[in-house]
Amino acid sequence: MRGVASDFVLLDSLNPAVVAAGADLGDAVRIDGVALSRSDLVGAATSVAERVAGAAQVAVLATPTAATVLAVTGCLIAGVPVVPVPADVGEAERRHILTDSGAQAWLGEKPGDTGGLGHIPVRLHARSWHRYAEPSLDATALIIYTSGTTGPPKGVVVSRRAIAADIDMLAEAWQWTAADTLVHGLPMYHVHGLVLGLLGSLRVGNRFVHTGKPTPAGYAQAVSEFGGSLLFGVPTVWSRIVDDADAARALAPARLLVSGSAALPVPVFDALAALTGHRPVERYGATETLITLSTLAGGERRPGSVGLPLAGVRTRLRTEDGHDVDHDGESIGQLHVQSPTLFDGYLNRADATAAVLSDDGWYHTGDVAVIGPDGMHRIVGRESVDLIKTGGFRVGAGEIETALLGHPGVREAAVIGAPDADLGQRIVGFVVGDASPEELIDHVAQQLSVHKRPRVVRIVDSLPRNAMGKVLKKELAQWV
Ligand code: MLC
Ligand code: AMP
Repeated sequence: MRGVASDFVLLDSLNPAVVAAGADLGDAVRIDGVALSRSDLVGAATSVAERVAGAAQVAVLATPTAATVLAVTGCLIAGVPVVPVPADVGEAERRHILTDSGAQAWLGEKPGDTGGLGHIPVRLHARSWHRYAEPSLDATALIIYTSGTTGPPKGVVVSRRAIAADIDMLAEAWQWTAADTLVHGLPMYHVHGLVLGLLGSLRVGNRFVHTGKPTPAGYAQAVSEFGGSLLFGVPTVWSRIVDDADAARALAPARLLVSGSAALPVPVFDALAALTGHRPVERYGATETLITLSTLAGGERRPGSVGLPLAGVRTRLRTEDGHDVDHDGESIGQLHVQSPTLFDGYLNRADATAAVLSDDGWYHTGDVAVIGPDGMHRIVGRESVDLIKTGGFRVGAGEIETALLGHPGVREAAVIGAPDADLGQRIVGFVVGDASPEELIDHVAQQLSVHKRPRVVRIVDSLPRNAMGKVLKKELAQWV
């Protein structure tokens, strides 16, 4: 990691001493029609810091707005952990996140229902020039809620050290510099949009443009109007871009297209290369590890491959009974990762942490992979059918089943991820009961979050079960 010296600042480009000495940038961040310079960011975020300093942790409804940027930045300046809450969060999920995290206030955007917590507004034009000491590298920066196969989402505790290390590793892999203009339209409450997109930009010192939604037209415009050079997307975004040939061609002047959060289908890779002239870089990671594997800006960008371990990362493939699997490009094993970017555990969940993080520091990703003799990694699937990736969002089948069972018209429920050309997987619910599919889809959207709603609900007479009464999800997949 660069700069662990005494002058280390996580958000390096916002180092107040350097900005005050003239290293300003008029449009460091563009979001929701607002442009913020570095000195706007330092002044307004420090004013946020003054209002939250000393809090144990605060919740931020992470809409793609300047208020969110300043809320997160202000907390990082003050050393207050941020709990990003999905912008489309529903009632039950919001209640869980607030209770589990112990958030003491809402900072920035205010949700319709604050759940009894106080609200601290962010004022875009407030300024403070107070200087805060840089918090410890080991301090928690973010608590990001993410789904597991069962139970409600768990809070992943992410340190400042992990974030700085990951951004520095990626900057090297992608030749990412302050000369770039980074563009995306992804949610601001997950690793991809928030940690890599926003915090990455504020650390590297490049311009950051958020397009609101990740539409093909928005990306094309960000390249032509703002000189977007480094473009981030989940596979669904890239797939929609190649379906809009004009928008795709407009990305030609960019420097690097990066895909991640789910597998990029090879036909989408090929179409992107043909239409934009850029072979995309694909990278792999998880909330618990941040990004650990990537193809390289200066190396081979192989379709279907997530590349090599980033500097400082080690990987291994294991059989179910713990034996090493050959790196022969064919043998499949469970992927384990060791990295300076690993999380500090799940909040309040030592049991769940111990289940995935071994004492010697290997994280069990839950992904199944192949490693070639050249070190290139290919992700071939997941160990559990109950973890679904839809549009790049990680969703547990169990949490949707619980939400469905909470509806009075549902007697039994089972949820699967069905293959989907647009979303990678689409959430499909099978229900025994007498509610309408539309009612149930809305129920999940209101309880959990809109992006966790099933796209399809099928009302069935009974669920296929084995002799033990366990639902046969493989058989359900045949019913789609
Ligand atoms: C539809 N809508 C409803 C609704 N049905 N609202 C309420 N109730 C219902 N029943 C509305 C939505 O609110 C939204 O409105 C609109 O319909 C469209 O929503 P959608 O259909 O869900 O959006 P969609 O187009 O399918 O989204 C695709 C997408 C999205 C690609 C934009 O999936 C996305 O943003 N994915 C990115 C996920 C991501 O960043 N993952 C990274 C995780 S970190 P409106 O008004 O809002 O449009 C990670 C680590 C790593 O994985 O490796 O990176
Ligand atoms: P999340 O915690 O939301 O970041 O989800 C992490 C999971 O996303 C990983 O465990 C993988 O299953 C999946 N994932 C992320 N990037 C990729 C990729 N490039 N290819 C395949 N799967 C990916």
